[in-house]
Parts: sequence; structure tokens; C-alpha cells
Amino acid sequence: LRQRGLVVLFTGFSGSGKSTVARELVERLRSTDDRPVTLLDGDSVRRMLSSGLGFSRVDRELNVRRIGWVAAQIAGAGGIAVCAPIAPYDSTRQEVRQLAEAVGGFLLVHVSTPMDICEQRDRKGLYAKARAGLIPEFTGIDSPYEVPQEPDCAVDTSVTGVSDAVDLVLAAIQRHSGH
Ligand code: GGZ
Repeated sequence: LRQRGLVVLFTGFSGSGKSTVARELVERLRSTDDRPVTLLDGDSVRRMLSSGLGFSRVDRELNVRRIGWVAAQIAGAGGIAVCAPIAPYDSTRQEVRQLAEAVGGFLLVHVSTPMDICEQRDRKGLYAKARAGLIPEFTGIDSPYEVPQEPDCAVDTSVTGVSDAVDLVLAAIQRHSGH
């Protein structure tokens, strides 16, 4: 009998470390789990699946719903989908949870790095641009981020290293699958 599939949805600010932790998680899963693993990163999804969408509430919801649908297809076929959009709206995250749980498992991982630290890091210079008014509707500045109240796992990359963060996510996956 084939194992059940799984959707792992990361959520957190730009620059919180979602992609870094998600990429490392994918590597670790590929060497420890029999199931095929697919990464749906914010960047590649925006380029390949959601090109043309902006950052209004409606567009973000549509983006995250598309990710959720693809992820549920993967989970339905017995795979693991690791997704790393900002996913700022609770209702959309719940929708993805419903879709995923109907075909496999679902875990919400909050990358809870505080926004002031993401802004201090400003790896891509986006916060500076947003503060200067060059990027409208920037999450945490003039677009909301709804903090998840009951994530399955929370990691703050300003206090936890990437490898320890991945350990915490893997432990949550173990708990979730009941061993
Ligand atoms: C937030 C933005 C914005 C605005 C461009 N607000 O650090 P990044 O660059 O690589 O990650 C951010 C990414 C967010 O896209 P998502 O698809 O993950 O967002 S959502 O789940 O809300 O649909 C950032 C960049 O795109 N970016 N403009 N206005 N982030």
C-alpha cells in the first residue's frame, strides 16, 4: 500500500527564512523519506504558475490557492509538497489545509522571524524600496500579515539555525504521522 501524501505549507514574512528552511527540509526529506518531494517556492511559483498576478489581497489569495491545488495533487499521488509563499491570510491557509487533508496530511509551519529583523537583514533590499514607496502593498508595511494562531510548528530563524529549524519541522512531521 502506498504511503499517504503530505503538504507542508510554510508561512512568514519576506526575508524570514522560509525558502532557506524549505530547501534544506527538501534535501533532508529526500534522503530520509521514501516519498517523492516537490518544492513549490514563492519565487518559482510567481514566475511559472502565477505570472501576471500582483500583491492585492485577491491576487495573493489566488496565488496561494493555486499553490494549494498543485500541492494537493502531489499529495494525492502520494508525494510530499513543500510550499513556501508568504501566505499572509488565515482563511486562504485554511482553504489549503482543507484541500490537503482531503487527500493526505497537512502541516502549517510558521517561520516566525520578527519583521524588524527581516527588515534589518533586507537581503534583497525590498524593505528599503517598500519604505521609499517604490513597492506598494508590501507585507508588514502596507499589507497585512495574519499571524497563524495554531501552527503545527513555529521556527524563528533569528534564534534558531537552519539545521535546527529543519529538525523541528521534521519532528512535527513525525508527530503528525503518528510516530
Ligand atoms: C510582499 C513582495 C511584494 C509585496 C514583491 N509584498 O523576499 P522575496 O521577495 O523573495 O519574497 C517575496 C515574494 C512574495 O511572494 P509570495 O508569492 O510568497 O506572496 S503571497 O503568498 O502573499 O502571494 C518578495 C516579493 O515576492 N515581493 N512584491 N508587495 N512580497
